[in-house]
Amino acid sequence: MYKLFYSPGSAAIAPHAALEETGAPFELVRVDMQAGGHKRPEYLALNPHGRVPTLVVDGAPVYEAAAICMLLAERHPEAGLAPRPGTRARALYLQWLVYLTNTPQERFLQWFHPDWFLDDKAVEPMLKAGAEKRIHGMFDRIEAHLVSGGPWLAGDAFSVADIYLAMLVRWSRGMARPVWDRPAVRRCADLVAARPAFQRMLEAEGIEWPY
Ligand SMILES: N[C@@H](CCC(=O)N[C@@H](CS)C(=O)NCC(=O)O)C(=O)O
Repeated sequence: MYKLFYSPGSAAIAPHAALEETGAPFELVRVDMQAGGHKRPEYLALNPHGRVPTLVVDGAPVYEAAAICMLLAERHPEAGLAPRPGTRARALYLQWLVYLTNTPQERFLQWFHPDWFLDDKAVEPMLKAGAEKRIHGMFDRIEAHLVSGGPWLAGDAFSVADIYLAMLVRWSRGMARPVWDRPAVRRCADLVAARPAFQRMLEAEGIEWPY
């Protein structure tokens, strides 16, 4: 039995939806981030970085949302969350999942939490604007890839990288121009959002698809 430590709408969205895709039994444990639950000793014992999500697998914690997604894809090959090793689709899946987690996801943190990076409140809007600009550049390139090589990030093969994309798409809902304002990105995210597993995740977290 897996145990997923999550907070609604957080980086746990992708691992949570991936768990739903596997059909494996799991327990959801909500971390109250407002109350600092992610910085309490009992949570830090699982994830010393004090960040959400963490998945307990066979009694041992694993963190980093993308790593959890890849691990679930590996442990449940029958769920079809990753293309077969040795294929071109596999290379694209790895490329885009790693890109999503280390490039736009990090920039979203600057957009959501400029105060983590700056002491001067007056300049926070500048950092947010810069982060938003960078995120749009990234999504322009994702759009170009999906237009020529979609509908999924790995071409014809759905993968957990697409779930990750849908999570980041949702995170842009507070932007003046959300990133789903691109037809191929929107199509991919909509295909993910329509999956029963993703719908179950939304319902369990008490959150909505943003449009
Ligand atoms: N690289 C981590 C980032 C996770 C992350 O940023 N989680 C946020 C919630 S969405 C969090 O825990 N923030 C609290 C903090 O960083 O102190 C991952 O992908 O799992």
